[in-house]
Amino acid sequence: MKQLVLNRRQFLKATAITGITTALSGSVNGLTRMEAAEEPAKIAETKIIKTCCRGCIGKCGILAHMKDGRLVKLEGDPDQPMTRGRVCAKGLAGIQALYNPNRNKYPMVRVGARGENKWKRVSWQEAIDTIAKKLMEVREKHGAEAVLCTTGGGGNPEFGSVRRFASVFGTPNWFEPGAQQCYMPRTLSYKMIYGQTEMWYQTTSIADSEAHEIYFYEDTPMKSLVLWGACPAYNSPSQGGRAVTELRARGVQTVVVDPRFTADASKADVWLPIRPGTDVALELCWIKYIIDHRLYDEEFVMKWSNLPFLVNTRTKMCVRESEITPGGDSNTYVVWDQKTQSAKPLPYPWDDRLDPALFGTFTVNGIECKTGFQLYKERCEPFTLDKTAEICWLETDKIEKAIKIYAQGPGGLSLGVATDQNPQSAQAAMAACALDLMMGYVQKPGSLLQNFGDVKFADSAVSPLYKFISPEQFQKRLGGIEYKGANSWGSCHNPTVLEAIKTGKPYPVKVWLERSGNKLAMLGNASSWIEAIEKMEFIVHMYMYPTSFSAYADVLLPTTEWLESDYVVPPLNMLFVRQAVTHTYETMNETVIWAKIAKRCGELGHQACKDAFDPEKTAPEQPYWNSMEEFLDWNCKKKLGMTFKELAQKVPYEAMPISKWRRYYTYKEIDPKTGKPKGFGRPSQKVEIYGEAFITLGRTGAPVSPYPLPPASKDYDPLPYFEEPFESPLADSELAKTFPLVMTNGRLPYFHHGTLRNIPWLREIYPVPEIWIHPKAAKKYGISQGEWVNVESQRGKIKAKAWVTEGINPGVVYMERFWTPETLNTNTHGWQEVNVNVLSKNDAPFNDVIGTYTLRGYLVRVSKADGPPKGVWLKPEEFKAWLPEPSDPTQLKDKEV
Ligand SMILES: Nc1nc2c(c(=O)[nH]1)N[C@H]1C(S)=C(S)[C@@H](COP(=O)(O)OP(=O)(O)OC[C@H]3O[C@@H](n4cnc5c(=O)[nH]c(N)nc54)[C@H](O)[C@@H]3O)O[C@H]1N2
Ligand SMILES: Nc1nc2c(c(=O)[nH]1)N[C@H]1C(S)=C(S)[C@@H](COP(=O)(O)OP(=O)(O)OC[C@H]3O[C@@H](n4cnc5c(=O)[nH]c(N)nc54)[C@H](O)[C@@H]3O)O[C@H]1N2
Ligand code: SF4
Ligand SMILES: [Mo]
Repeated sequence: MKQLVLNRRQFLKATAITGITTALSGSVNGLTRMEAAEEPAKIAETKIIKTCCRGCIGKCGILAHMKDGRLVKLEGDPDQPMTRGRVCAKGLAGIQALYNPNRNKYPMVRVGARGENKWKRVSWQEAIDTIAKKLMEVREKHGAEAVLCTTGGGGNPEFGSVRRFASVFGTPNWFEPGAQQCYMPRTLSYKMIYGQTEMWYQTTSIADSEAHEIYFYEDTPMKSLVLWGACPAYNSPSQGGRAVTELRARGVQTVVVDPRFTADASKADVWLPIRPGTDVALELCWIKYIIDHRLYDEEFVMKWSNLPFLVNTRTKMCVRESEITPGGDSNTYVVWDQKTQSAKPLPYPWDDRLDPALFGTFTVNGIECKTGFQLYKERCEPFTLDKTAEICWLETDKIEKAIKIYAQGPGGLSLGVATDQNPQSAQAAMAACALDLMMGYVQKPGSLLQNFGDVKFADSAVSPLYKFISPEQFQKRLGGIEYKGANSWGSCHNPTVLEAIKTGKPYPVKVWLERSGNKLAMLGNASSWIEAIEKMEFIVHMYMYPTSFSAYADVLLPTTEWLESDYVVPPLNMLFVRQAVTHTYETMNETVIWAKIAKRCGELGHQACKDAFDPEKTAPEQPYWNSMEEFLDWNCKKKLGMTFKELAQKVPYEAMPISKWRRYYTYKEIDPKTGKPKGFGRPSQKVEIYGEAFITLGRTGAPVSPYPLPPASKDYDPLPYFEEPFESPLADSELAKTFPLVMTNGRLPYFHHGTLRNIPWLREIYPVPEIWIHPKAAKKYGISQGEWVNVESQRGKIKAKAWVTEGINPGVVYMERFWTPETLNTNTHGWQEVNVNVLSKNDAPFNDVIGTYTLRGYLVRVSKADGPPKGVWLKPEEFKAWLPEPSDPTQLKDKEV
């Protein structure tokens, strides 16, 4: 029998008839051997490699089918306990990403003018040497801080490698576009309130693979779940989204707080279509209702939180025994004892003789003191149901119904990224954490907030090597003193960097090493970066394929796709591996690229870069590596006593028995050293819902900065507070009249950030961004279903296709980030046509603790457009140009060149 093998042209014809998806899945192997079309076929054996996807921030287990060294099929791995065999469209698109004809294949240097897109292929050695020499030259002239390093965050397990390189090279300036806009507000607030846990932090974010309780849907007693500015159905489809579906099927009631009617909203018991940027008002309303109706867990709050502690209203700090009794202990907190009507120290964990007040204002040694709970109560006072409904554009009875569902727990509030993207970021996370803790939804079966074990294999493997960066250099971090919360991840403040590049103040920034997709599609107010980019002396872009950002680079370095990468992946109590199934062209793992640059700098005389390769000088941390194998083996041997390859053989590997990993009420376990309960990972060993720690943070940088820092310009607030969004539709201003609609964003299930816009299958499903607009607003602005519209803010103008729907508030519009690889070689470089980040805002006001700017909740206007933007592809046939390349080398070459 003759095997049907098509050449590329015949193949394209076939796909037009049968549909790209079916044709491709059956014929990919054929593509590799088109030359042999007339040869009798050998039936190749299929080899299955167990790996893990990294098409987004999930950890889905994958079985990769290989035939003749060519990847022909991907499917889910049923062994992965968080996904149990599920994969999503992005994951399956991995084949088209791997074999994409537009891959960056070799290191290239620019030969034409910037933006002209003229390149010359060079060797890896030459590329690394050019970069290292430029780095050394700039360091000599302007100091190491003149080098900026950036990375992709969401979805990058090797995030730490950029931070590490920056430390070793001596620059305090590195960032990723999420961070202050993603997850950092939550990790910081949860750590400061709930405390250090087995893992470095634990939050309730489903998309970030936390909230582990949801994966035990067969036996969890969970009753209710609040998805607040989170949509796991889109953002964690085969992992957390799937688990939420299982929970719903078992009767768990859900509340969704989201301006758009998402897949999760459509299945919710209550959907609250909140006005973007007003979340803290709604949270304070929930807290008020819970206090007023005594729905909180009184026993837990009294015995295990700092809410009964007395707070000095002048200093805002909790009173210590040493302040009320001479010789008293400075680590023991003070309560108001109702029995004796006096202030009394409360030794940890509890004193049965005392009857502490939860609420009240008292005078202690002539100083006015209130309990933490009293301060919370006062802060929430204005947020009645009616007032909040007015602020948030919601219905009073729906808010009340939602709170009642939440209060019937156990369960919890899963806070997504939405609130990380406006200047109330840290406050929203503080309030969310406070709510779950007030309800006692912590460490009990059925609650989201847990302290399950840490299998100690996250990206912390790439340790920061802080010892190589001096305190003086550290203090130069742009924005690091004002927004001290950012030191929890160690990154600088990108708007402050932008200012420095433009003005040379407080010092010049001259070189930019960037590893991620498309900064021009991810950073707020994209156009504001062009002036800065033009001022840079030297720009390096490392990525899998060219993006808009590449157009402005001087050197392009080709990086590996996830199907060409090795890594350790830790779902729940297990360890899995991501392993290269093939290797194409001269792509290199980004973690190795940074190491090679550091090594070359060492050879050129940079002492710290040289020392970083010396195990004795880096001990006990990991020395720098020459290959991924070296890097992974060091970690695997240290933690597991085996090599990476040995681990790969043992997958699925149980890193910790489930009974040891899934432990409840760990705070009640007795610490053998003290004979007392272990408590929580805060100085008081209780959950610190009254956020005293935020005051210390603003004044000194502790506990997240490795060095003491001068105080911020004003104290951070220990409690969440609400502020009306800066660009407000409620303001009687010219701006609100000219730009009347509130813009927001949220994920699409087909793409991960700026990635995958070059995947034919996915662009066929979703070719161009839609703007969601309510029928009333559409009518007002003369827009019909499917029409192209102009969308404008004070900062720029783009186009989008109208999706007229009742699934959004009449005053709100929604669209997601997008860029168009098909217009890369035009004047727009693909980032100006349909990119919502042309409209977003990256200037003040910033979040006081962390420096977050406004990506969601600013003002825009819409109008009918004269048609689609020039050059943007709309029809499935147009995407054929990106179908997998038939001529790739398919043999596994040396992984590192
Ligand atoms: N307007 C608006 N702007 C936003 C957002 C928004 O909602 N609205 N969201 C913000 C958020 S939350 C984020 S996180 C940022 C994202 O912004 P970026 O992080 O810059 O986004 P990408 O680079 O597109 O995506 C993450 C990168 O991780 C890479 N990656 C995946 N696996 C690996 C790996 O193993 N190693 C390495 N080195 N890289 C890997 C992917 O290829 C991808 O390049 O955008 C932010 N910008
Ligand atoms: N498919 C896909 N999955 C992803 C990613 C991706 O790019 N694509 N990115 C990954 C990353 S880095 C992240 S951070 C996570 C994010 O995952 P999630 O936290 O679930 O984030 P989003 O979908 O961005 O935002 C959640 C919801 O917030 C809504 N929203 C918008 N504005 C507001 C507001 O002001 N208030 C409230 N309450 N809701 C609002 C949006 O409509 C959206 O449905 O997803 C991860 N997973
Ligand atoms: S959710 Fe999809 S893209 Fe993300 S890891 Fe899983 S399969 Fe990959
Ligand atoms: Mo993110």
